[in-house]
Amino acid sequence: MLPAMRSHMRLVLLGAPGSGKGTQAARLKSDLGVPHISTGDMLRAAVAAGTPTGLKAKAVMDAGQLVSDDILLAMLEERLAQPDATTGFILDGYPRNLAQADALDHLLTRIGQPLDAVIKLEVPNEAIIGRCEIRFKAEGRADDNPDTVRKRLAIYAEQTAPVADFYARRGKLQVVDGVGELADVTARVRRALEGESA
Ligand code: B4P
Repeated sequence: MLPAMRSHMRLVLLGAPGSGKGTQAARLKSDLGVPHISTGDMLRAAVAAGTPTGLKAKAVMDAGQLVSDDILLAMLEERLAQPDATTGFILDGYPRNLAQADALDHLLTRIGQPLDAVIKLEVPNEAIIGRCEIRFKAEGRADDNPDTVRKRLAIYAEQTAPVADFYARRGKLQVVDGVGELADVTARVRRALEGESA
């Protein structure tokens, strides 16, 4: 575990769909000693389990759209109340628009867990489309087909990109190059968290 980034770290990973948020969070969680909370994974689990939330979310996700803010906030609030999340977390996939960023701010203030850092992974759209196409062929995720990925990228540009400015204005944002070997990207994120140039 790296001394400057160990337990109690409260981190948001931002980035376009397929930019590697989930991949990097899975690699960082043991270093940080905190859980990886992915709203995409939580929604996919709800879909697989056929819960009322999953039934509502499935068509929206398959079309590459964003699931409603109310559903996401309720799900996240419940997850952050679990014992493993009370001393830190890596949040992946949330917030995805300014309303969610604002809701997160209020929630974290209320539960006394303000964010320490926000890392944005930057990857060009062409690379993202290529990555998602590989995953589509391997895993068959409906929202990874190239047409749906293009829609998701448009929604990202319109709704999620402004979230980076929201955190930049609060002095929390660090931008990291997300292109390259997985280990190289992880090393850049670690350097950013330790306050060095990424
Ligand atoms: P997510 O599960 O968040 O899907 P994602 O954006 O594709 O994931 P990520 O960026 O983590 O990509 P990954 O590391 O897997 O969301 C899915 C859907 O859920 C959304 O479209 C929406 O409908 C819904 N949803 C989730 N959160 C929501 C919210 N807050 N509000 C509303 N709706 C919400 O990487 C992608 C691929 O690239 C992988 O195959 C990986 O192996 C590969 N890869 C990663 N890093 C690489 C690298 N350095 N080089 C080459 N390949 C790499």
